[in-house]
Amino acid sequence: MSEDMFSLKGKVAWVTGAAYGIGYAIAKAYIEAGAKVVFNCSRQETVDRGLKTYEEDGLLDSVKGYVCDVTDEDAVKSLHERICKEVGEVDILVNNAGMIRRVPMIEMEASDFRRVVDVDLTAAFIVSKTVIPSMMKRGGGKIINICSMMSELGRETVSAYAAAKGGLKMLTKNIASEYGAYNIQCNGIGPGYIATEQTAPLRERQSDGSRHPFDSFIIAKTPAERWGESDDLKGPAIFLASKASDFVNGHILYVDGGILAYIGKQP
Ligand code: NAP
Ligand code: GCO
Repeated sequence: MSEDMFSLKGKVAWVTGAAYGIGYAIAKAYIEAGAKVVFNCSRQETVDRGLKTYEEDGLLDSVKGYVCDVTDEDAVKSLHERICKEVGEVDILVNNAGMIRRVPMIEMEASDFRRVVDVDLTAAFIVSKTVIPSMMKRGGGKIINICSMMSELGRETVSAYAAAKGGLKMLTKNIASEYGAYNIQCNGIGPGYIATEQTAPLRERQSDGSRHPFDSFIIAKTPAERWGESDDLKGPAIFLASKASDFVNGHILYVDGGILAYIGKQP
């Protein structure tokens, strides 16, 4: 093999929301594979927190952080122009930025529902739409949308999130369909239950020191009998960003320890 098909040497990767959690792990993996990374968050303090972590990990020379709300189309367009000037044209886009609101559907305000869909679905449309024309001009690119178990399954209190992540699965397939002819591969990663700040409320120890009921539930639903770690996503993310996946398009790669394959352990 003349070159490492998993190398990202010389590539520019834009990972939205990569200050910590899953996005950070993916961005770190990309830097370790040779890419330059840019990331954005909606708050300066989160960007600053992220840059501090990149510095602590010795990665600051390969990353730039920006403040930009992914739902703001004008801000996304301006940021894209800035990235192209300051770093280079985007070869790899990871639509990772996301949020969740856990509220019983009939108690959820429509404004909250809209906000979750805006961040978790519409933003992927906005950022992808901004980046695709330059990928088309340059002979191709990679887009990776961070989907979810909720792209396939529902559960109480996550109606907005599930609707958004289900839509994100189909947006992934549609981008793959519409732009595959330009050598753009658009795929999804569907993480299982990963131990990040977003799921921290589901893992909080009870007052008696016992596991949160949902924590025990997920352990019983996962053949791997553990929560995922953000680092579990590094390999799949490199695969979908590299030459190794040049004929993989419109696929959602579930990184879930087997949850979707398993009925669950008998109580
Ligand atoms: P997280 O810890 O909540 O981090 C989310 C990141 O997105 C933060 O950096 C946040 O920074 C940024 N963000 C949120 N809204 C934004 C906006 N409007 N504009 C720009 N940046 C924004 O999330 P995570 O657990 O790492 O999850 C990352 C992605 O994986 C999300 O799409 C999530 O839905 C998905 N996912 C997570 C799990 C899991 O179990 N953790 C499983 C499946 C899928 P600011 O708040 O400063 O903007
Ligand atoms: C929840 C969790 C999940 C995870 C993830 C699972 O409340 O059920 O937050 O939605 O975040 O999306 O893949």
